[in-house]
Amino acid sequence: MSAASASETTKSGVQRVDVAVVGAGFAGLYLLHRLRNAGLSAVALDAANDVGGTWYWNRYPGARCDIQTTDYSYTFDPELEKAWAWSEKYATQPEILRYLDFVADRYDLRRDIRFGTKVTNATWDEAAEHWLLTTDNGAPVSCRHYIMATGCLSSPKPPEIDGVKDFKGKVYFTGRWPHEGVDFTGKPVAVIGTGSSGIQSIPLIAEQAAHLTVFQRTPNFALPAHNGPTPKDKAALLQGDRSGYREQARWSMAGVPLPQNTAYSWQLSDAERRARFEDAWATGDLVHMLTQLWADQGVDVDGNALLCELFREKIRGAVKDPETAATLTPHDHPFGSKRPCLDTNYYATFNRPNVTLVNLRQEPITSITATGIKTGKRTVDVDAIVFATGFDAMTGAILAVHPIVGRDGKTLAEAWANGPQTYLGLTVSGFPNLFMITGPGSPSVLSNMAVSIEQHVDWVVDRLIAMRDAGFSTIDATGAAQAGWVRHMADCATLTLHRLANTWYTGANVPGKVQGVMPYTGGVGPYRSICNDVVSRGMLGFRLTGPNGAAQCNDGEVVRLQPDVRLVLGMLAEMNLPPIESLGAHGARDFVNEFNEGRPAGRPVGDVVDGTLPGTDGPLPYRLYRPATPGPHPIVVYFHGGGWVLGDEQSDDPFCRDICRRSGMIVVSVGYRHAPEHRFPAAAEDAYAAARWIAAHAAELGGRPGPVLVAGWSAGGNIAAVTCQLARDRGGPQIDGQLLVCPVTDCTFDRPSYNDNATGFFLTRSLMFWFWDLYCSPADRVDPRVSPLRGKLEGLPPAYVVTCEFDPLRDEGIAYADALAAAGVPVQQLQAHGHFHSSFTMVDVVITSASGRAKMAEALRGFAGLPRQAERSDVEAWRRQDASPQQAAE
Ligand code: N01
Repeated sequence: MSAASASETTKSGVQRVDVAVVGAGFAGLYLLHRLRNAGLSAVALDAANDVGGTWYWNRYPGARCDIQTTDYSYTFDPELEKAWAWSEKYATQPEILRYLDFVADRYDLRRDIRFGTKVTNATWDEAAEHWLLTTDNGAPVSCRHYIMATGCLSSPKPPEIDGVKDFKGKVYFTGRWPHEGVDFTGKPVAVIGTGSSGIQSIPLIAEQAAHLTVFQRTPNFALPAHNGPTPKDKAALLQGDRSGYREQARWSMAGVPLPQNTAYSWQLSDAERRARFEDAWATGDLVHMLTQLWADQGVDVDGNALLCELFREKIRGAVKDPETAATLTPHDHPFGSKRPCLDTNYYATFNRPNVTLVNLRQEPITSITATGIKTGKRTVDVDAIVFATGFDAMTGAILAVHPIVGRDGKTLAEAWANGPQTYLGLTVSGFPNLFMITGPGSPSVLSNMAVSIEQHVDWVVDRLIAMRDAGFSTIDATGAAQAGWVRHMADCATLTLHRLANTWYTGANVPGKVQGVMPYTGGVGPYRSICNDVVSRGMLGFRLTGPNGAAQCNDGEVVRLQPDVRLVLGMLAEMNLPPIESLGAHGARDFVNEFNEGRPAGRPVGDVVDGTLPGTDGPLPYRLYRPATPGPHPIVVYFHGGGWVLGDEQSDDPFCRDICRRSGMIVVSVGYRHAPEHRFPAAAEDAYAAARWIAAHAAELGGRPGPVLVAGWSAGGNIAAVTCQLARDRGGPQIDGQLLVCPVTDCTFDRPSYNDNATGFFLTRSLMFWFWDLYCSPADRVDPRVSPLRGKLEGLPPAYVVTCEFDPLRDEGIAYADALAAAGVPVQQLQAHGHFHSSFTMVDVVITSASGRAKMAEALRGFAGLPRQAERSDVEAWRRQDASPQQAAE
């Protein structure tokens, strides 16, 4: 430990420190401790009169944490962990406050905290390279670095209801509860709001009040906490290997060590799903319920809907009056997209004779009067109104407290006029030496906050130490790095269902606030590894400067891959696989088969039939996927990928099922012959023969007679394109459209994508060389039957060509699409950013490719002359399948 340099006061009365921190809650306290140990002088400023942050203000009845307290604790000091024991699985607010008090005392932190002090202005002084803070209480502060440890949910939202000032009774906000407590005994009381604060406080207020009227705008999902002592299994895990347990938490998805779920909802029977749900219900753990039922519960509307329905059954079972139960039952958002709650007796409270529920969707509040609350249908006179109406979350506490003026006089409010833009949720370009702990753009509220706070504090303080050691005095994120992060955030947002709900996660709860998913949805562990990457790649995306012109800027975007592609490639890299081409054709086939066995099974379709059809040199196997809808359906003849060497009619099974389900068409996947046993042009000729036969036997196969469509991925895209050329030149069959996904189209390897993506993205340059060598002699390679880009392109069927940014085949796919267009063929292109060669076939693994697959299905429908499905956005899908009778009537 190094001795902290002391804060000093200048002659002009300015307090000068290395670092100023706003907030003395979980984050501010740990910051002070670490800064001091790093030998940096620091002061924390807090409007409250003592430590605690959110736990200082939120003293409403029933306030507790809803992450198990053993997880919701500091882990930086094993001695601290030994010195404190929690009395309950979910500690109450007073106990958590006592803990923070204990921590402040143990590390003697209060001497560097100025309580009862708000920052009123913070301005960056470019010449002096420091921030100048003015306060409403005492000396201004000059600091090299300014850190917002303001919390994500600390700026209560105004009531937004007319007439609050006219009310003559008492008004309370859960987020600013009186320290002396409130006695509601014998009083008529109203609570507005049914988020976590409302759901925790309502049962206890109902026990005291003469009558409680709850005004609910949106029902929420709540599950019983089953509070009590720390569960034995959790305690045993911690006692067994505390540091291992903590490390697992740091690398987990939500900051709590739980396994990744691998079973998909459609692989489980109704009884199995119910058993998992009941188990989660009995466990009384939000993170468990949010992550442990089935793998698609948080990423897919259908998987989520199954869980919602089980939840609704519970509500109906708990609430005696069916109308009240219906009002309490959520239908407007997927489970988990809005913060679900942990409760104690919440639903049962509505069985009490002294509790009334008012559905604000049916009778909105029109005004608050001197005596109570008026809706369109009734007037409720009360002595007290409790606003449990939530917070201006994530940005509110940072923006609303005071202007933060960065470089060139630009305020943070101006920089965030279109929503919060950050680099890593830690910094904002143009605001040097300003850091946010758990800011927008970091996992924060979608994680165990204790874990995320420690990670941020450690990252920031480690950077300050490194800067000092290297002689740098300023650090600022570059615009390019920040823009990359904003794009990565948007990519991550498509992974989860948060975008489908109007919540404080998206800013929708505050009128006029710009909307967008604010927390990082890519998970705690992946986020941690990205932050570490930034450091190991030379502070990527930051400009550092120091005295005498010292400067360092390693500009760039830290994540260019889609988040799930990054995870998949990371897992593959960890497996340390030998190059596929080193295995020989047989070994490579065994490897692919084994690999495919480990992937999620494809989703159900109406029917799957295996058969054989005549190829050019003997029978070929095929697998037919039929939609569950009544036929006859148009037919898509599909050719699998595998470099003309690997794969078979089953190897792209999940992708074929997906095409079938989304397009509503029959997909016939053809098992054409492979090299090296059968070299060029065997695959192309088989494919053509198969397309002819399938078109001629469409009715027998249950399909719509007439033209067919072709589709293929990779080498399958190659032979799909070739089939179209052969069909045009050899008198049929009639092909009405071609879907080419990452196709091989040409035999040269000198396009940039071959070099840019030569290694590291699974399909490598050397693997492609190997495929070509096995399939085709150099002399044959310019033949259009293997290099369709070199063929005649006029008169071909319309095409939908998909290419992926990180694919050696990217540029030849684009070249083919461009050449088709130049030849007058109608072409649509999807150039998928952040994706790799296998993204679209890894259905249910690379979730971010789902929207691309939906577009492919639309294109196929267009080729087949089927009505375009109204753009089936997830939102519409959710609303359609989940509309409650009540909503339908509205
Ligand atoms: O706030 P909320 P909260 N008229 O925004 C309603 C954390 N937390 O304080 O959903 C009428 O969730 C609003 O309705 P709607 C936790 O992360 C943790 O309860 O916008 N109603 C909603 O029902 C939590 O998610 C714990 O339609 C209005 C409610 O008020 C977050 O803090 C405990 C309204 C607000 O719910 C926020 O929770 C407490 C209006 N004008 C909180 N405006 C723990 O257990 C809003 N509402 C750790």
